[in-house]
Amino acid sequence: MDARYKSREIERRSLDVDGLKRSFLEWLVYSVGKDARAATRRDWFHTVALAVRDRLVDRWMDTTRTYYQQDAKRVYYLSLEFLIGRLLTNSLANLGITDQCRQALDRIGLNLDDVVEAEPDAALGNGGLGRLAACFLDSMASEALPGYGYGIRYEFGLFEQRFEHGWQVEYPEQWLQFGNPWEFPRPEVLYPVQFYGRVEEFRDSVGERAYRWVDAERVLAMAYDTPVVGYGGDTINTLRLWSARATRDFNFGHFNDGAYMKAVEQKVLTENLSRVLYPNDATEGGKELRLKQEYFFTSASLQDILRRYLQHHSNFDSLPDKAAIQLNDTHPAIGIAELMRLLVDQHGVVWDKAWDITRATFSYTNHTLLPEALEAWPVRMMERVLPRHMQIIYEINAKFLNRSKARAAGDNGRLSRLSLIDERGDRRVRMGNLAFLGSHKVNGVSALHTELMKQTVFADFHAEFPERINNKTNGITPRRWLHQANQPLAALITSRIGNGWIKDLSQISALAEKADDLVFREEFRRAKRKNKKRLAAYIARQTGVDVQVDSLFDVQVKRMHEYKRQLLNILQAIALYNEMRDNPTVSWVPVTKIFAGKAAPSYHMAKLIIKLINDVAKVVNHDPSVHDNLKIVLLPNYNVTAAEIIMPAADLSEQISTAGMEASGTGNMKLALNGALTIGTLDGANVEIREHVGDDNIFIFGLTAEEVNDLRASGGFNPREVIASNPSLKRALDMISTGVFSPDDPHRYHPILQALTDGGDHFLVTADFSDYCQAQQAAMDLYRDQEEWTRKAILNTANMGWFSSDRTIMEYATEIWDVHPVKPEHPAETET
Ligand code: 8GP
Repeated sequence: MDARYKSREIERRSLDVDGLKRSFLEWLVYSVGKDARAATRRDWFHTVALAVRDRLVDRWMDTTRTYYQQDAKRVYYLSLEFLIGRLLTNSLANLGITDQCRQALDRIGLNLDDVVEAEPDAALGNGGLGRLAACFLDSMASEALPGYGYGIRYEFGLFEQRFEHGWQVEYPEQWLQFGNPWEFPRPEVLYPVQFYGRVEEFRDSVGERAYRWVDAERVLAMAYDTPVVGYGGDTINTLRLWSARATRDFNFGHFNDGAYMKAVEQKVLTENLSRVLYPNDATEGGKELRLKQEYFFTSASLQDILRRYLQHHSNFDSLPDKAAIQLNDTHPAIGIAELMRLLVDQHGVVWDKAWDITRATFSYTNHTLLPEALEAWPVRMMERVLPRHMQIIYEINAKFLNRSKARAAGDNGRLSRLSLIDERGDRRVRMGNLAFLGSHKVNGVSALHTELMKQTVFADFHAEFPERINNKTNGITPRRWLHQANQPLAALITSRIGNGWIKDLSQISALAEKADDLVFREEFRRAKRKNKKRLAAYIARQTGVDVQVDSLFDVQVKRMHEYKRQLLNILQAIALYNEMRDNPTVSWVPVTKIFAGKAAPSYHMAKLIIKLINDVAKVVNHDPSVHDNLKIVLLPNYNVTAAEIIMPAADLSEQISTAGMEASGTGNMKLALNGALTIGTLDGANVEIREHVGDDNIFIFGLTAEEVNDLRASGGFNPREVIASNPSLKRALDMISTGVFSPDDPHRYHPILQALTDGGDHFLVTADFSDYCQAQQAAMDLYRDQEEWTRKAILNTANMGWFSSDRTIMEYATEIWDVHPVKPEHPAETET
């Protein structure tokens, strides 16, 4: 072997500072094509990423080979969204080479933190559902579970949000513009996916009726693989994302006509399929392109899963023993009809057997009860786009309703609710019902949410299949959300209890006894202060607002949605502003209200609330009479990278959704783990967070889910009366309605005021206002006592161990998937 090649071979594996440094310098020249004098920060990022990637490829292949050799049962996590964020820090930390890399760069005269900043934030998701999928990838790899993620390689991730005159404006997010060093294109892994056309009936070789899908349009799905590094770097799993490619025989007719340009145009149109992520969070778009995206990635993934399975098996009997397919919400639920089609039409499996296999293989997670988020595709669209699937869905439905008829005993309402087809108005396919019926397990994402699933959307299905619904309370990965994002606190924790918590977060409970240790408290506060300083600098850069580091950082970061009630928060801010102005001699606890979050581009009310927050901020931040005791900031372009700066710096965590509406929440977990105290309703996982951190260490307020339900059902709720009886609420609303915050357009906020009054205040902002203000007061009072506050903050961190996504994923593995850890086998290092 050529000596130079040999030396690169060795370099490629070396994890020490010198080896890293040498391979950085080599990569820069030979792969990025720059010399050190001309290299930009981005060049260095690509260099470092490629060199780090080198160091995981061997173990990645070992992992994949071991799964193959052992024919291990794999789990396939099908998700339309993976909100990954940056990968460099994550890969370094999980490989355990952060310090070496920092030193190697140091020797070249570079700072790792600057290099990290050049990486774009991979935002292939909207919010909670997408981020959960990313945390699960980390946990599966860290728990040595044979897990694959399958999704779409969107060319444009979630839009970039900017504020122009206080309004949200969306810009395309071009994360792939400069290439993506983490992905491996697999031009040979290519599957055809069809749309449109028609179904032909024929007799098969034994004279049975059979069907084939003909005259369809064909697109190709091409794979891009990204390695997913588990903690410790031993298991390295795969995230496989599909990109649309036009077939080569595409529109041959156009070439014959000489219409070359037209054929190329058509190619561009076809490839639009994987161009952009739909920017809706918890609302359903209902557009044909979205249905096609869902089918596109699901079909390609299933073909890939069957191909892998068939390497070891000659029939499908043991598919459920070798593959567990998890549907992340209903977005991939068409997969149930697709697997039936592949088994029955393509592989000749008889229907009933195919159905048993399908149900035993799939399971489904529900992430929201909001009616507007439950996918229901018009039958007419489905018939046109996926004609064979529509037939299969009819068939599944007919067999199911026939069976249920006896049990329904003339209760037609029940049958029509169980049906996969909503017959009211224009007929629609209920994807939730399809996902439920085609799965052996269905889960909610917090205890409360799971109970509500049983009582509401899936009540009839629950009666029919009482064993099927189960709960899997969400979790977050402690690697990204504490170890990497909050280095000051992570180092402090490790100094006291060792670093076992990174892999086993339950160990963090050992901190509880340190809550009474004055020295530890001081150090805990110092870590928090460091994080707050970093956030303050970020706020100044992003918004130009100077905030006091020692003020109470009151944080609400999440998608903008009426049910999440950013409006309640800003109304309380206005009330506090008024109190401060009325009582200038009181010594106020300085408060910084920090908001961040994107609104769906078509969600007018959410965008109006953004504008309101910005308008209020402008007035308050410039009012000298509050003596800087209140600042309000709305940070633009909230994403994973911003969250990594914000979470560690929060004192107070706002989790104030209308009870019964937030399925779980995961930001609530990130904030509490980082030592913020929660102010929240008894909604989603807040209920369980309270159980773990203890009643005394959380500020709970507001109506319960049951009370919300009763109040809405009674019809007796009158927001106008509530407003009239609460002078501070009334005054805040009057200020909004008279244009105090919008002198240029006094009527700007009419729709908001209307929703809170004549609109009936669906989200019960007015109903919870007074209780919320009291809880806020209690938080401010407590903050004066820094010792007591710190004690409670430590107890929050110490008691959040259960909310690790490792715990969640192991529950899925044992209770739903029956998938077990597999230790990768590493062949003895070959002599080089
Ligand atoms: C979210 C829920 O709103 C949140 O409470 C939960 O923590 C998270 O899922 C993870 O389970 N739901 C969604 O993000 C969601 O439904 N998004 C789909 C429309 C894209």
